[in-house]
Amino acid sequence: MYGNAYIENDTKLVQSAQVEDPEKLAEFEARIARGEKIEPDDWMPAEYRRQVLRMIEQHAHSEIIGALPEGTWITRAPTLKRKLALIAKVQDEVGHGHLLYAAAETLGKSREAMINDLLSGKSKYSNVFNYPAKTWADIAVIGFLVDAGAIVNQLANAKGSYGPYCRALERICYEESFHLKQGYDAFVALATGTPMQREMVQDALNRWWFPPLMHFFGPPDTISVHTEKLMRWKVKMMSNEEMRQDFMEQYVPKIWELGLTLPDPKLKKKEDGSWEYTQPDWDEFFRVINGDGPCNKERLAVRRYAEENGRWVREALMNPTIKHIVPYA
Ligand code: FAQ
Repeated sequence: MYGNAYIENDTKLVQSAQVEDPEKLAEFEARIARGEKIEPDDWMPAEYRRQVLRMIEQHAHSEIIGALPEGTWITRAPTLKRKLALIAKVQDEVGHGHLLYAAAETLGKSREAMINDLLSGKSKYSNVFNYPAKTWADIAVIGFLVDAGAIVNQLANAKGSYGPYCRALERICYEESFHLKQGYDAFVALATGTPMQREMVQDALNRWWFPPLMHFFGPPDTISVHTEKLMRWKVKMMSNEEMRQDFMEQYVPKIWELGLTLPDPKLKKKEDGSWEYTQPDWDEFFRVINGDGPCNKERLAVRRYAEENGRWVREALMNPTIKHIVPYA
């Protein structure tokens, strides 16, 4: 059995992780080593449950909040074709949030509790969505490079150990691949467009590359708190630095071949095949993920507004006996 007692008290979780039955723990780790998937009703250490839940929940929040910067551009998309693609993409992101909340619920925390923790600021979500989307070029950069980063992460983690998360990620990756194509198409259109369009996309790239995208894969492996444990349990399949390197390897050449520049004078591929780059300010990263970024307050305010104003719809859906709904009476 698992229930809210598991997740409502972190101290209890850590304590129970310390007193796991050694035989059960050994069998669990052997299953992971054999590449088996862990399913919701299987025995798992409390710390595994807490870590997987933390990661899926943060990911779900990122999808929901991640819909906001792009969502604000639906009404201002430059053409009908771009508008239709953006509407579909934003809708997909919210759908990913639903898939991920459902996967997280299998670990014993209710969706309501997760939303409450998001709205109260207790839970984290991806750093990148706390930066503003100032122009249409920002939407091209998000669609191309944030989605590219998400795919690097999700393709790796889809091969991980927790069944419901892996299955959700597989489906999400199909849709993200389409998002990446639409983002790249918009990015190339601007990069090969008029001088003003090119200037606009270069400006957006400068703002998004450094630091938001360089922060996106998390802190350096030497200071990452959870990587060692999560990789041992095959929840995370690549370290933060491995993902950042993979991202640069795949996408820096695509940016350079369009004649655009990246705002990092140190950026270069070394002889050993790895990328050298300037370390972004990690103090800024921790400030942003802990609530003090350029748009954190605005993002949560929009979600709180949606939560309040959508309450009557949720209540009506959950209560089939209500015949007449007068929302603002
Ligand atoms: N943002 O010990 P580590 C998307 C936190 S989806 C915020 O290295 P870990 C789709 C971390 O939680 C994007 N916080 O952590 C889309 C921890 O804090 P805690 C989201 C971050 O877990 C596209 C602390 O720093 N993807 O973009 C970040 O081993 C376009 C120490 O760090 C996922 O969530 C960050 N970037 O590795 C939507 C994927 N990085 O909890 C719309 C699943 C680290 O101890 C439009 N998650 N932190 O207080 C993961 O793969 C991992 O959680 C990492 C971080 C790699 C993000």
